[in-house]
Amino acid sequence: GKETVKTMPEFDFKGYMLSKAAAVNRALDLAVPLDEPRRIHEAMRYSLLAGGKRVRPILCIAACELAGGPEALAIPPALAVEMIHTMSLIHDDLPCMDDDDLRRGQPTCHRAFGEPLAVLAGDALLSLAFRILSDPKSYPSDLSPPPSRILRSISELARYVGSEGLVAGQVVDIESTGLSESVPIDRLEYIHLHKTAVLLEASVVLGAIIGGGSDPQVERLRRYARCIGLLFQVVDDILDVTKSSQELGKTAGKDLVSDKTTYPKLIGLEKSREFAEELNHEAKQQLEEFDREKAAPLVHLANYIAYRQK
Ligand code: GRG
Repeated sequence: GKETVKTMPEFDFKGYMLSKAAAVNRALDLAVPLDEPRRIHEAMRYSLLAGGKRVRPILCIAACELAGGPEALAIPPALAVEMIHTMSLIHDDLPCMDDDDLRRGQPTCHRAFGEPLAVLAGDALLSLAFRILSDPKSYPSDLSPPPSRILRSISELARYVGSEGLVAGQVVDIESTGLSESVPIDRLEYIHLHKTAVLLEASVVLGAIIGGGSDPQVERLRRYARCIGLLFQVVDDILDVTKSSQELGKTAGKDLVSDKTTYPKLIGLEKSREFAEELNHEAKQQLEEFDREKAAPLVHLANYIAYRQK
């Protein structure tokens, strides 16, 4: 029934997030030593260790544990998805893309290291992600996953990142920017699903596969992740307008409202909030087949994405 997966106050979500993020940060630090040539490894570390929320690796670990695997088994795929996330941000910030000067409050990679190093740091992180995921030595020696699970993870991740996945989202986004007419809602959804949802989906799916989930479990978690991926972006859009209008109230400045297409602009704020509620509900429905206690982290992660304030 509806009330089976509601919030469970006894679960210490904040403690969970902090301890998982700490484990991820330790592993990221070890994964990119300051070898020669020093400058490229500095650039990779600069962006990778700049203090992201680590939502993707935490989703990966939570899905692995829900599928029955230990945290240590999920560390290689968790590192892989965070490296790909970071490389996509480095490339997204480049002058030929969004041309941003700041990321997470710090100078962007190309601002700090120059454009050539930033391009190469992204390339190297993409490559390192697959190296770590595919190398049996990345996994604890006593519980190395069967090669079939590793192979399947590599193939899933490659599909999620390439020209049917992350790259597709970026391309369609670029093609939709600066048009005089507004972007239709199905195209907006396509962009969000590919730019944001695919990597959240990959994180959950890889965790479930490496953790030894059955095919139906993997597919249920894939649907969960698709819902929270879109939810992430719908909430982002809502925060975008609510923040802008707060600013507007203060300054009465017109140009603070961004000209990008958002859900509130296309369907209104109320309908956007309803849509977010539906997505959150649908995400949690996918978890009802699992053990309630073991599913708690993913239930809370959906709420975290739905009710975050920034
Ligand atoms: C994959 C070869 C290859 C190229 C990348 C540039 C590009 C193609 C894609 C851009 C993807 C992009 C920038 C998507 C936006 C993703 C997003 C929702 C970022 C914000 O994520 P948070 O809030 O960030 O998790 P933190 O800073 O916490 O990690």
